[in-house]
Amino acid sequence: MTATIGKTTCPYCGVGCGVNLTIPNSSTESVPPVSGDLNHPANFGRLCVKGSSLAQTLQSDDRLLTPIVKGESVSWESAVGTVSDKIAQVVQDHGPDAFAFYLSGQILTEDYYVANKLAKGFIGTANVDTNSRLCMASAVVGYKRAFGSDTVPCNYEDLELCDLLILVGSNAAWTHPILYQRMAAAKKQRPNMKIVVIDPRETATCDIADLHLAIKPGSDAAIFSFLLQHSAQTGILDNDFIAQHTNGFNDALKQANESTPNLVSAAKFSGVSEQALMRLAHWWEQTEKTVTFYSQGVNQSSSGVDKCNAIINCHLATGRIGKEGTGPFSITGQPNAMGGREVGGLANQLAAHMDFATPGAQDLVQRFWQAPNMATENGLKAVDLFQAMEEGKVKVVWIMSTNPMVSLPDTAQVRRALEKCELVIVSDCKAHTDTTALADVLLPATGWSEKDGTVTNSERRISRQRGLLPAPGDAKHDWWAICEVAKKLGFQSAFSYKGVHDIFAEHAALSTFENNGKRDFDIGYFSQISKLEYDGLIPVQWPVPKGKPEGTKRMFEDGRFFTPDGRAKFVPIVPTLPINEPTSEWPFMLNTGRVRDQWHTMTRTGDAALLTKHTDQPYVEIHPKDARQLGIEDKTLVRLTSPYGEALLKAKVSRAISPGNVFAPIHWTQQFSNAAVVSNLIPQVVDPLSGQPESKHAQVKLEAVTEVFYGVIVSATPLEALDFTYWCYVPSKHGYHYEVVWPIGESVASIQSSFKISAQVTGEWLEYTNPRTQQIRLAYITDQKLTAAVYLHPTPKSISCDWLESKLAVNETLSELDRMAILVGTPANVEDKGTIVCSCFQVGSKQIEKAIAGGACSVEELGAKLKCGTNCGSCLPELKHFIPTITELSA
Ligand SMILES: Nc1nc2c(c(=O)[nH]1)N[C@H]1C(S)=C(S)[C@@H](COP(=O)(O)OP(=O)(O)OC[C@H]3O[C@@H](n4cnc5c(=O)[nH]c(N)nc54)[C@H](O)[C@@H]3O)O[C@H]1N2
Ligand SMILES: Nc1nc2c(c(=O)[nH]1)N[C@H]1C(S)=C(S)[C@@H](COP(=O)(O)OP(=O)(O)OC[C@H]3O[C@@H](n4cnc5c(=O)[nH]c(N)nc54)[C@H](O)[C@@H]3O)O[C@H]1N2
Ligand code: SF4
Ligand SMILES: [Mo]
Repeated sequence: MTATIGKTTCPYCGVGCGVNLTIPNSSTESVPPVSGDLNHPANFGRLCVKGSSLAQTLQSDDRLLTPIVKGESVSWESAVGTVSDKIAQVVQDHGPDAFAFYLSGQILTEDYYVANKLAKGFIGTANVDTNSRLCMASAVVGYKRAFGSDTVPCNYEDLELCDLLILVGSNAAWTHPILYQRMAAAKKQRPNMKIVVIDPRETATCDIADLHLAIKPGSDAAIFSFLLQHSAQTGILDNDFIAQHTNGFNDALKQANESTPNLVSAAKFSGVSEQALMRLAHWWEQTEKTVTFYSQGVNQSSSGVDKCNAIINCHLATGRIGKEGTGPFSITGQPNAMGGREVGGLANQLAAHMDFATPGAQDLVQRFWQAPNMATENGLKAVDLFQAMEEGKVKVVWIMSTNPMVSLPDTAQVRRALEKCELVIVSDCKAHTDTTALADVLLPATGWSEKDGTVTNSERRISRQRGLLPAPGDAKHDWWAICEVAKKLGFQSAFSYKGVHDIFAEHAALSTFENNGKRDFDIGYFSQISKLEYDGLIPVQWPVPKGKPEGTKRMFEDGRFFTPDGRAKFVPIVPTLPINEPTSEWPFMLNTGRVRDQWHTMTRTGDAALLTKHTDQPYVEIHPKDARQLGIEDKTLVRLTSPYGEALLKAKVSRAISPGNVFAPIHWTQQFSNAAVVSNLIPQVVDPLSGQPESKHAQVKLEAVTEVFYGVIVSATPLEALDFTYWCYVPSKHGYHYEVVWPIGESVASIQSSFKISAQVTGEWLEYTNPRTQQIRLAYITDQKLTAAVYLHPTPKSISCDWLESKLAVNETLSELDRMAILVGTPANVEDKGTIVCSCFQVGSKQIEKAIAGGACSVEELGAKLKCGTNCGSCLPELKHFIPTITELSA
């Protein structure tokens, strides 16, 4: 019998790739469970390494399977009772604003819609904020200030059709890999297409760039202020467009002339050479078809909104918007950040792209919902919300699909807030996260492949996520849990849906209700959608008003905007730098962001062993000059301190970062490492207009952690105690793998005693110590089988653990040779692959170097020899770096 194939959408990034999930009919079938959907217009069959590893994340030992109240498993009925009783009580005693939702761009539009409706229409509070506040809040405000609406004008094809692509604060090669591959393919086809990267770091994205501007952190607005002024000077303004379709040009230009009067001043402000900036200016001047593609390097800033408007100003001034291959394109990070915006799921929005400030909107929504308790004004934005919680003003919070103990700035404050809050409800798929640890009520949620609904990707395309696999245990859909609580609160008729399609239909009906073209977001075509039609929904770009089922590819083609007079607005911009610049006490600027193979707080990608091989531990990237000065060697342990907290990370000494700056990834939590949460270090500094935190810029100091031993532990069972200076759990295929750092001078006996394996296990230690090299190697053998191995060295040493881990899995008696080999490290006949570069085929750096030494001299030849880079292509930028350049070859 052939296997069933279900079509769904990838749950990771905002590219929103279509995924085929193969559901094998029997366990013996070996069909690949996940592949790209050839017909999906986001990816046309391709998937990046995270997407293609989705199958490996489907089996988790740590699923939350029942509701839990104060540590006890309870029925859903009981949990819903606890939640609704407490909400009713605090609302009665303290008013509706004592309750808040803290949601996520990773729930589905239907989940979002009912949460927003319950809070804003029925409980009566606008305290509905989300992790999108940390992500694209500034981009939203930027668009609204310019267009009068939160409208992304462009689509993915524009990235391929443009002749100049400026990537600002985006590491798309790692964060939007399939789009990056589309850009790379376009560039290959049309080598004259120019690509510019603006980023203080040299990232994998720079690989396809003709020009990289390694700007001073936070200085982007000066670049675009200069481009505006330069456009006026070189006569490339679209005067007709400015006159007919915009307001405020003269003020914006005047400000640009004052802020960046010339090339010298702009180059100085942004810390780049005049030649480099002039090259960008020339390309800008000569290239009509320009797209500016921007992400967190722009948004996560105390002046993020201004940076967005500085970019948009340049596009409006030159009329480079609403046409093929042009536009200011804010790329969204999360799979449904856009859907959240569409339902109004931010504290300063109302519903369906209407705000509290939109004239008549409150009344319209109240009538549509027949809402008894409409909220009347903006609620609290994320950082303010957690501050109000600490002050005791918000007494019940319902956190859904986000991990604020890791992702919000100043996590010490977040902890104080959650500890103070009277009832913390957390809906999650996982039992153990840094946030579930502080919950009073845990609600088990269905996850990707189990839940049904829609998501909207970065080009406004609505696609279905489909529930193809059964829900484990008592896990329920988020929308269902919200509706149950709503009904218990007495709102039966407004929350008794026939199914998820019914919620989507209502959302669509609200979007078109008394709209008549006044609001950009209109999906009225779906307002009567049946279950059958919903199940067969084909990806489509909104607006999809009645009579336009094909949707809308590109916005603003007619030059009409959603401001009261239909004209776009220029905003005068004064470029500013981050609030907290380095000082003598805090001499480094900390930049934070993503790595290629992990997703956020690793609750899903952390389950796929192959995704941990590319970057196995949390690190801090530091320039060699700074490292030398601080006595920090590559791979050694570094302590980062800020006025808010501390982190322990491994040094990655690299010229990709400039002196005075350091970069650390955001992914490792307390579930994976003892002190790697970088948000500990970030202050709660926000953009005054959007409330988005300045997560890309914080002051820190660094010091080398000395007098330590570096070690590796593999164990068949999890360690019971982790009393190390540093530990990091590296998910692996077999057993448990830890990278550790121990204080120097520990005796073998004390290591053995502090090394607590499960109490049930008894066995013998094999031991090898080398006083000359100070190596210590221990193996714990139980019933002639390997239970654990410990390797300690005075300096960091990469040990390829695959073989060792495989020995844990073998349920056979160890030979004498095996015992020796375990103490030696690896047997002679097993190849050390080096660091994994290609995750799909597990090809490592040493194999690649060997293939190059053997004559492979292109990425294609490497692929032919080792298969690396031939599946998802995520590693292609890195593979290129292995290929010697002509000069290197001839040297
Ligand atoms: N692999 C992977 N992909 C992801 C995610 C993930 O967790 N893992 N998360 C998704 C989500 S939610 C998001 S929001 C996106 C984020 O996608 P991106 O924004 O591309 O990712 P980041 O790594 O956060 O930051 C991008 C770049 O901003 C740069 N930067 C820092 N400061 C400045 C500055 O002042 N100016 C400029 N111009 N650049 C600066 C950083 O050096 C970094 O290279 O990624 C999405 N995709
Ligand atoms: N310093 C610093 N901080 C940052 C950033 C940065 O660049 N630097 N980036 C910020 C950005 S852009 C973002 S988007 C955030 C991301 O940060 P978070 O949103 O905190 O990270 P996630 O790991 O995605 O959290 C999602 C949680 O929801 C759970 N989950 C998954 N699917 C479901 C579901 O269907 N239902 C429910 N109920 N739960 C589910 C997962 O198990 C996980 O615990 O981090 C922000 N914080
Ligand atoms: S680019 Fe990768 S992570 Fe993003 S949606 Fe596509 S497959 Fe998923
Ligand atoms: Mo994000």
